[in-house]
Order: sequence, then structure tokens, then C-alpha cells
Amino acid sequence: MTSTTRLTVAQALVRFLTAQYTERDGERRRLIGAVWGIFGHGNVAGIGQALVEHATVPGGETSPGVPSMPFHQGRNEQAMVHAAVGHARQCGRLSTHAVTTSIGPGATNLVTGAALATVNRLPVLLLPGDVFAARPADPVLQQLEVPFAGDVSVNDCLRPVSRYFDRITRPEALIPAALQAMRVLTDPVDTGAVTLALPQDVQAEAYDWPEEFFAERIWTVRRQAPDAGELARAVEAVRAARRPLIVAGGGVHHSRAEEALAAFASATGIPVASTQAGKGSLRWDHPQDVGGIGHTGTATADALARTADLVIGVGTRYTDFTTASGTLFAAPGVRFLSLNVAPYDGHKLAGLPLIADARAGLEALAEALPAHRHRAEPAYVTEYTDGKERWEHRVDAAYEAEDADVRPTQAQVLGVLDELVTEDDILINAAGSLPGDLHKLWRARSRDQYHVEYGYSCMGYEIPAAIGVRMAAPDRPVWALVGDGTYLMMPTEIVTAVQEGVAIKVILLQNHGYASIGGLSESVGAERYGTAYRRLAADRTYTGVPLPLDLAANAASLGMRVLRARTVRDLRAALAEARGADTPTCVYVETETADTVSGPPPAQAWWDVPVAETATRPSAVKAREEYDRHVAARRRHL
Ligand SMILES: Cc1ncc(C[n+]2csc(CCOP(=O)(O)OP(=O)(O)O)c2C)c(N)n1
Ligand SMILES: [Mg+2]
Repeated sequence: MTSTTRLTVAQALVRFLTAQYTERDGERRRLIGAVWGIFGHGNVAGIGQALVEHATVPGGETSPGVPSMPFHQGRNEQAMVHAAVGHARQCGRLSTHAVTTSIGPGATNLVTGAALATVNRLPVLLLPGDVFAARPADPVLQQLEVPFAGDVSVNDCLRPVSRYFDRITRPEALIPAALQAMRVLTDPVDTGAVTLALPQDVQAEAYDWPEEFFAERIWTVRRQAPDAGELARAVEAVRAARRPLIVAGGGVHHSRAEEALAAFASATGIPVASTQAGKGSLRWDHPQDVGGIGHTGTATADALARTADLVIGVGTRYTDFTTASGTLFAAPGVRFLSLNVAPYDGHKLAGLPLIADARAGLEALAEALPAHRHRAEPAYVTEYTDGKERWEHRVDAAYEAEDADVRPTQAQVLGVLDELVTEDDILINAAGSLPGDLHKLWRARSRDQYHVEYGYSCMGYEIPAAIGVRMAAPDRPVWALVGDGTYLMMPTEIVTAVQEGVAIKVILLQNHGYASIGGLSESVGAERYGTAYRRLAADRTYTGVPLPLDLAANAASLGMRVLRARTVRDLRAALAEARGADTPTCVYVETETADTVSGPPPAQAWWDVPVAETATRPSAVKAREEYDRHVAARRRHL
């Protein structure tokens, strides 16, 4: 007879989670390092009680024989997912956190965070409470009633944004569901948000669990090797190429393939451009790093892309920013070789697929090539080397502040930060005008310095993600770069950083509104409508004086130490002080609007944002003419 242990479903789940490990390249990590939570009805009794049983008691120990499951208290459910996701990215997807919520609004607040996780292929375990499985007294507080479907709850909103979803309506169903959840969290192709919805009555129900359910389990994060036939065709394609270009995506980082990429690039002389998620794949000063590609890319990378005959994508999803909405890869007969662990991505742009782990695939390619000796032609090398040098001058020009006693532009803020950081520092950003500036300008000094979430580009990711990152890298300076709009979207987790003693650094850039969307609005004929944080004028437009906000005081009120920087000189001192601080510290700076000469270089490639086909106002009519010209340049790669 197998021995059993009598526990509630919630107790069994928490105990199971303490025993799950990942392993890759001999490195073993606990898969679920901690649980984030906000309690309400739907999790306070079940999961909440189970977490107490696994909590460290005063004095720092858990009860004898009970493995610990650390708990972190959040302020907002979406933000807790961001923290977990930031943590997972910093851990190379080998470790993540779980997030527990109450039913109803607590659960639906997860949806944005879940979408971000799934879009970016970052693992996170979501444990929303759910309405009673037994339905003794419907509707309970916060229950959605659907007249035509008795089995729907608001948690069903999480289905399309989860890579695995289950609702545990009977205790024993936890066993297969928990195992499937771990499979998906640790699968390099399928990973993303995993949701186990937990009806509140089931959470508290007891069951006799087989002991084996709680045995330590190791989930191998596999490195899939390429197929011999695909590899042979890939080698042929590389050998035949005259103007090959590598596009490094987030998969390079997820696979820890940076060294293999550098070795492959050095062996072949092929230049490497990077997407937002792939930036830092090569250090910025590697002679073959030509910087960001696409709409927010460098002139060097985009010029190479326009004339490339073979685009070698490594771990990229080819988003519209990367392809300039289908207009960037313009050479007649251009072909795509796509090294990707996900067949879905490997087949994009009608490319030659090389379905494999990025590191395994690059190593296999490098091994297969030297027998045939393939090197880029010297003229090609000179072309991209010169281009890289020209671009570095443009970065210097955008960074440089001639007068240190004036307000900095946003690019100058990056310039001051650039002077200060070492390869230890980590920069986090997701939305606004910063991702474009960073992609064009930032000189990534280490493989994981550049943490820009641009799969979902979610305003508000930065501060909670910084907390999760710093928890994974407690000795490294972690900077959340936020615009004023982004700050107002989600400043809540500052309180969490203060409470948990996580010394994140926030750089808060005040420009009185949505500068990025304002610029975009103007370019598409929408006249900056509703994008500035200004008072309503008599004509009901937001064109009055800037709103009297004091976001620095706001951050201070939440418990952060705040340093106000007025000038470039102040900023140098404030950032240096913040860098050394061991408590959460915010540097607040009002930025000057950059002119076209001193500011960061403009977009080097298009991005498709559809413009009104008919309009009365001349701005939109003109914008549409421009739009039609760009659309005509779109290519379909078949
Ligand atoms: C949650 C969310 N809502 C809306 C958007 C669309 N959006 C992208 S950037 C932006 C404005 C960001 O403002 P701010 O943080 O002040 O940066 P700035 O544009 O001024 O640099 C908006 C509204 C988004 N990315 N995320
Ligand atoms: Mg702003």
C-alpha cells in the first residue's frame, strides 16, 4: 500500500511546489522560489493558511521538517506578476515565482501581467482563487453570473493569455494539473503564464495524497539539437550568402547562447544586429555588434538589413518593430534562416527553419562550417565597421551636454548614466519614448544589462520588475527607468520595495505627459490630441498649463528616498549617490525637449500605424499620403 499524507488541496499544492527543481547544463534551481500574494476571500483561508504552514517563523526557521516557501506581499496583482516575470527573466527562466489572488477583481487584475509573461515567453505560475466548485450559495461576493453557462467564472479571461489553464474542481485533479503546470513552466517553447484556478471550497478540502506526489522532481530545461537535414540546408544557405546579417532575439539570452553567438560571429565575420529582447547578445564594443535593428534600430543595422541576402534570425519572433512592418528586408531574393526553438517562429517569413535551442544550433552551425571555410568578404567587413563607427559618433553627440548647468534632455540622462554604470548595472524599461532611445543609444556592457520588455511594452512593468530582478541579483544596481506617465500607471510597488527592503533605483523622467504617443499622434494626423498632462483649456483640449503634479513628493510619500536633479551637474551627483544607496532611491529629473540636431537620431525605418483614409483636417490627409508611400514598400516574403 502506498503511504499517504492528509492535507488540504492548498497545503498539498504549496508542499508540492517546494519540491520542484529545474536543471540545465548541470545548474539546478528551485523552480518556484517564492509566492507573491494579496489576500481576500478566495485565497485567505486556503492558500493563505497553507503558506503560514510553510512560512519562516520568527527566528528564521520553518517548523521542523517543513520546507520553506517564502512569501512576498504585493500591492497590485498585475504588479506582482511583473515582479515574478522580471525575476524569471533575470534567472534565465530557470526559476520563477507564483502569484496568489482572491477571486473576482483580484484574479482579473492578473490578466495584463499574464499576457506580458506569455508574449515574452517568461514563466510565471498564477493561482487565482475561484468561485465555489460545489456552488452552495451562488452568487458569492464578486461572482460573475453568466445566464447561459454555469461553468464560467471571470478566471476564464485568463485562458487566452495562459499557456496552460486548469480549474481544480476536485482535490485529486491537482495531481495531473500540477505536473502539467510544471511541464509548461519549464518548456523552452511553451513557457509563459500558467494558471491553476482554485475554487475556494476545494482549496480547503482535505485529501489523502500519495507521498510520491511530494518527492523532489527535477525538470530538465532541454537544449534541443538541430535536425541533420535542416542543419545541412542551413550550412548551404550560409555558405551561399554574400551579405548575411544575424538578427539576435531574446532567445539568445533565454538559451544563454551569447558566447556561442560571439564565437560564431567571430568565425564567420557576419555582423550581428539585435532586437529589443536580444540587445546585449554581443557587448556593444564587439566589432561585429551593429546595434538595434528595425524601427528603433541604428542606421548601420537597418542599412545592412535593407541589402542583406540572408537574414539569420536567432531566437527572434520577427515583430513589426524588427521588420519595419514588412518593409525592412528589401533586397530582391532575400532569404531567411531561422534558428529558433519554437517551430512557430522558425517558420515565419517563409524561412528555412533550423529548429533548435539557440546555443545548440549556433554550435552545430559553427562546427559544420569551418570545413568549408566561410568568411565575410573584406569589403563587407569594412562597410559595417565604418557604419558602426559613424553611429557611435551619433550616440556621443546625443549623450554630450555642452553646458552642465541646464536641464538635461532624455538622451543626456542616458549619457550621464552611461558614464556611471559598470557591467554590474541592470536597466529596466518597457514603454514610452525610452525604449526607442535605449535601443538606438544604449551601450550594453553585459549580457543581461539591458532589460527592456518590448514584447508587450507594458507601462508600469518597470518598478515591480526591478524588485523581482533585484531579488534575483541582490548585489547588483538595478535601475527602473520610468516616464511620468508610466510612473502614474503603477507607482504602487514602491511600497513593496520599502517593505521588503529591496534597494531598487528609480529614475523618474518628467516631461508632462505621453511624449512618445504625442509624437506618434502628430505623425499620423491626430494632432497630439489627449496626450499631454495639461489643464483643460476653454476649448476642451488639454492645452492649458502643465498639471501641478509633484511626482517626486509622491515617490517620497510612498517611502522612497528622493533626489531631485535640476541640471546635468545635479544629475551626475544624484545618480552617483543613488547608485551607492542601500535603500530604495528615486532620482527625479525634469527633461528638456530635444531638438532634432542634439536629440537622438530619428527612426531609421518605418512602423505601420494605420492613418485615416478620409478626413476633413489637412494634418490627417497629409499623413495619409505619407502612409500610402510606406505601405507600397511592404514586402511579402514567400
Ligand atoms: C499599460 C499601457 N497603456 C498604454 C500604453 C500605450 N502607451 C505607450 S507609451 C505611452 C506613454 C508613456 O508616457 P511616459 O511614461 O510619460 O513616457 P514618454 O512617452 O513621455 O516618454 C502610452 C500611453 C502602454 N504601452 N501600456
Ligand atoms: Mg512622459
